[in-house]
Amino acid sequence: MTDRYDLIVRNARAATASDTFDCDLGIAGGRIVAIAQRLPSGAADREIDAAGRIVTPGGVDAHCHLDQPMVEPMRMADDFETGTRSAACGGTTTVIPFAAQVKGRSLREAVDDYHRRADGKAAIDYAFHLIVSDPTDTVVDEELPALVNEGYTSFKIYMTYDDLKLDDAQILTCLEVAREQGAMAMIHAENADAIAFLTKRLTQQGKTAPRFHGMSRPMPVEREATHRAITLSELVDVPILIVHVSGGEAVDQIRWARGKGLNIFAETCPQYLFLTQEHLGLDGFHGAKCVCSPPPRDAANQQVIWDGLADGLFTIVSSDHAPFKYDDPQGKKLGGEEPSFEYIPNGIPGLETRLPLLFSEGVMGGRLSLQQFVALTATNPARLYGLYPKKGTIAIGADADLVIWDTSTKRTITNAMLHHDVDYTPYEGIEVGAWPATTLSRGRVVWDGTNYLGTAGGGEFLKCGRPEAAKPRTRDGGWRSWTGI
Ligand code: DUC
Ligand code: ZN
Ligand code: ZN
Repeated sequence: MTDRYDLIVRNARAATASDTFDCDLGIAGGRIVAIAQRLPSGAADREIDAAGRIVTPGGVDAHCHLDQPMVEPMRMADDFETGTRSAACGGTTTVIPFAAQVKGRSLREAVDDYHRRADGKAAIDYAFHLIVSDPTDTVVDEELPALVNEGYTSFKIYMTYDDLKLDDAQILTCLEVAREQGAMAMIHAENADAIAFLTKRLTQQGKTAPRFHGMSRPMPVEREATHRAITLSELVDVPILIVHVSGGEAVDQIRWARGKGLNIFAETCPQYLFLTQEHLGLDGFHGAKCVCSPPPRDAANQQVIWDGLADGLFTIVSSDHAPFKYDDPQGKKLGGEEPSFEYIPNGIPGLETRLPLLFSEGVMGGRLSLQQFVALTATNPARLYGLYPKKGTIAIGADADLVIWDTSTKRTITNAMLHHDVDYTPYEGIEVGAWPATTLSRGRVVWDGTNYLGTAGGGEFLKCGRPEAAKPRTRDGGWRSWTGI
């Protein structure tokens, strides 16, 4: 045991995904190097007294979008500097945004470009997922396998959005690469043709207000695509993660698949717990602030999502932070002052509010145990994407990414208290009973409960290991076992 520490966090009520225990935490070189009932006085240059406070691993937000290149003139409001600043102030210490391939261009180029966007800007550590939008032979046979080997071990596949979507044949091809390389495929499950059909019929009838966004992608649109994604993964015999699951009928498909013994993981997000379709109908154009896909549903669906968190259906909770300013012709007002819902950029901000919302309503509201909260927001995402145990836990040798929680003060969320570069929060006015009093990123205080203390460039790029759930497998099995080939 080191005798001297850079920092001691004293009297912590530390919570991991499995236990809660009272301890002092000794930190040196950015890592946790001692966990003891009592560390000697004077053994550290600095001490933080966490008496009476719960200390959890820093959050791992494994689904967020920062400075992602958009079709002009659309522009994301947060880059790596403002996005990671906001994350840090909300207790998140690792983010995994997406290096998105542009159709017709290479995946490698997307990764190189995304590094340039992140370099010197991130305040907390970050890894990259890939988005595969154009699975050419070169991408499938060369670029994707090489990138997985280099630490980009997960990629997202879209079943909707014209500039990103893959057809079923392309999805199968990509899933086969995931199987052979031991990568995690994340699937955005919505039926593109059904959305296009419904959008056309709605707009033909003049139904263009933001609330019709929800009606253009009702639950069956997500249910069908979720079932199809599960079937494609079954054919290839590879685990997949269904991202941003919004409600009951998609949950039913995942339960059914699990019942069959299929390896299907599921993610949900705070918008499906705290927002409903009513928010899309807010006065005037303000419903645009809650336009995201899949859309928020209703109270009954919210309950199904809470139940799925409590009973283990969901593996992770991510923000799907996709930041667009409201009063901005490059943001929500892209198509004019009150454009048709089809032109409203999809996505809402949520990096900073993810943990406080879930801690308050989940843990303090009696819906989740503290262990479930830690698992869903830190440990499981770290495991799923090959960052564990460096990230996502409190253990000797783990990075000293920690959140010391203030659960004694009630706060009402306002956009003014947040640190992103977006001009609204969809959670304005919601009261929370928990907020980070301190966030540590590799032992450095990046948030002290009042002030952001991080620095652009303080965060490091993380190469991901192979996801625990997705070990590389040979060419045998998968569709071959169905066809006898
Ligand atoms: N939906 C997505 O698929 N990505 C970003 C934001 C959104 O709403
Ligand atoms: Zn998505
Ligand atoms: Zn997303």
